[in-house]
This record gives sequence, structure tokens and C-alpha cells, in this order.
Amino acid sequence: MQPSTGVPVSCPTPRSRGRRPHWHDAVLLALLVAAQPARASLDDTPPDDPVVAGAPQASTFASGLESPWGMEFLPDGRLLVTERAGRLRVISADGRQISDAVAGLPHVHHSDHGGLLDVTIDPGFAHNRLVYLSYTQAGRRPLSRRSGLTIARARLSEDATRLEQVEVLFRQRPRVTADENLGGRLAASADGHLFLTVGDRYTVAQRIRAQDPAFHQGKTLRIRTDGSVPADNPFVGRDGAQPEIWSLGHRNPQGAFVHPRSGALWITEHGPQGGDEVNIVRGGANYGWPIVTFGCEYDTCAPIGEGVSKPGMEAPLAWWDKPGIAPSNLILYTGDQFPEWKGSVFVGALAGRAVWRIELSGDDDAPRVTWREPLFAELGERIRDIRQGPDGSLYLLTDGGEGRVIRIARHSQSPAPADDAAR
Ligand SMILES: [Ca+2]
Repeated sequence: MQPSTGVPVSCPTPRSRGRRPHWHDAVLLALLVAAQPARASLDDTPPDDPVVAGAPQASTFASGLESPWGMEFLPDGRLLVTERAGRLRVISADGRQISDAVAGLPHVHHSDHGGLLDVTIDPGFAHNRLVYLSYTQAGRRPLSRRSGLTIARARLSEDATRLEQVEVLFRQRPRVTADENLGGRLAASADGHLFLTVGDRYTVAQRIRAQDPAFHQGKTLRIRTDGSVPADNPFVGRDGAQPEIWSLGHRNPQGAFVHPRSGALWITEHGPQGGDEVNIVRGGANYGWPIVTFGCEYDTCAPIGEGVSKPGMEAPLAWWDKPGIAPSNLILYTGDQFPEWKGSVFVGALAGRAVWRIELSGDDDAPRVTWREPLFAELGERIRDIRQGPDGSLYLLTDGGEGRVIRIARHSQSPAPADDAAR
């Protein structure tokens, strides 16, 4: 939806201070040396330049993935990855082996932006082996051109070759024909909730549905991990409202995590031109789209809605001015491998071809952005998903027909042990 560019965009940081951490230059140098494939701009770099010891370094962890969308680590260090055509694969903990497609997946409606989207695991996976998938499912004739987001839960077999006991937990209502701005990110919480982000489906005529609780479009949803609707959801019992709705007024949210301390849902959201956002979501709150936004229409930059703020509508924690970054997933970094990044939020960028690090201070529910910067732009990759590995490395999933997983680790860190590869 946004023009692609290989150059990281320079975005205003209205709440930032102009501090540059001391390690920044070392990071850039290491990444310039480590970036794969080599880029023309690096031709002047002497081949024997030392990589700065201890600096983050990018390497290919796994490759050969076709239009991957989501990934999630298993407790043993293996990595689940979805491909939009409807395949789920298991990558060994050392990245050297990519499995055949896991059998037993539900049929997905693969067209345009749709198909198999996200995968996440149950907090109790180590003993129940439950995984959750989000995907688009088509309607039955004569409504087979309509599709809606669906959540299925299944048990991953002991040998991780098939799904068992597949059960549909949720179907979007109503299904619609437009196949863009789907949303689709899943996030499970330790207390048994499962969140799903749902996009507005792009058309100007339908975007106002993001404000209407009769539709799932343009919302975040919250169900229990068994598919039931929590009794304390904000729209339970309201006439004509969809009871799964957790928050209103989102355009195309494609990133989500549950904060480990506060339990709050944090999301990214593709805005219109110059209106990409990070939001901390409160149950029942309205995040504005398409009434308030910092962005404007693509192509024409015509204004949208009523301005940038309105009483009763929540302001984003962070936003990006034109041309925007097209945010994918986001994580809170909690690892020990990069102590200087602990507590930062990392946002993958598709059109922006980088990962944004956002540094925060203050209360978990009302933090202040103290610094933000694009990292790994030298890779030139559209970042579709981002995760923290069990070893505290960052893992980036790239978009497109030749997708790969990139590992960001300390230069001195060797790859993960290979003892899981044969499992
Ligand atoms: Ca908003």
C-alpha cells in the first residue's frame, strides 16, 4: 500500500530527544560488514575491515521460504514458520533443516494478501502442544469470493509432522470481498486469552466499519484460548455488537504482543499515508480510525476524517509521518544478549525496510518514547515478522517469494547448538 524504498525514511520523532547511544556507530559498522547480500554502496569497504567485537551482526539463519508471514519459537528452540499458500514448516534450532509442510492444516483461502497468516503457541505448549493459526477462509457458494479471518487451534504431534484435533475457534463476521488490510496477528497471554488483530479491508466504503461494533473489521478481538468469549469483554451483552471485540478504530494492525508485566495488548497499525502507529490497547477504547489520524489518503494526500485528535479517541504511543514505514510485527525485547536494548520495542518495517527500535521510560501502561531509530536498513529487506529467540538473539523474517530468517546476534556468539536438528 505504500511505495517501496530501499532507503530508511527519516521520520519526525515528536517525543524524542536527540541522544545517540555510544554503541550506535559500532552497530552500523558491524552491519555494513555483515550485510548480505553485499550491496554496491559497500564497494569501498576494505575486505579485511574487522567486525567490531561484541557488536550486533546479521547472518542468514534459514532461507528458501515462500511468502512467509508469521513465525514463533517452540520451547526447544525450533522455529515454526507459516507460508501464505497454506504451509506450516518447522525449522531446526540451528537453522539447517526446514521440514516438509506440516500435515493436517485447515484449508486456507490464498489470494491477494490472504492465506495462512500467523502462528503462535499456547503458554502451556511444553505440556499441551497447542498451537493457534490465523488464516483467511472463503465463504460457501454463492459467497465464495468473500473471505474472513479465522482462528484454528490444534495439537502439534510429538514428532511435529502433523496437526491433530484441529478445531476452529473463531470466524470473522461478516465475510467481505476486499482482500487487503486484513490484519491477522495473534498474541496469547499467560492467563488464557488470545488476541487477534483485524483490518478494515481497505475500501473507503467499508473503513467506517472500524467504528461499528456490529463488524469485526478494524478491531482487536479477545477470546479465551478454548474459543469462548470472556464475560468481561467490553461489548458482551450489547445489542448488535460482536462480543469478541476488545478495541475499536484500527486500520490495518499487523503486529501484536501481550506485555509480560502489565498484561496489556500492544499493536502496530498500518495507517494511511503518514499515519502508521504503535498503540497500547485498553479494552473498550477507540483508537480513532477513520475519524482521527495523522495520515492522509494515498496518491492524493486528501485529508481523512476530522483531524488528528478527538475527545474519546486514543492517541498512539508513536507514529510515523510520510511516507511511513508499513509496520509489520513488534516485540518487547527482554533478552540478556543485548543489555542496551532491554526494554526497547522493536518494530519490523515492510516498505520502510528496516527495524525500528523504540526506547521507553516510565510506567508500562503510559510510557514515554525517549529515543527511536531505524536499525538493519543495510539489509534492504522488507521485514514481515520479528521475534526474540531463546538465546536473546533477534530473528527477522523477510517478505516475498524468497523469504529467509535473519539472525541478529553478538559478533562473538556462535550459532545455537545443533542438538535439536534431528528431532
Ligand atoms: Ca489511531
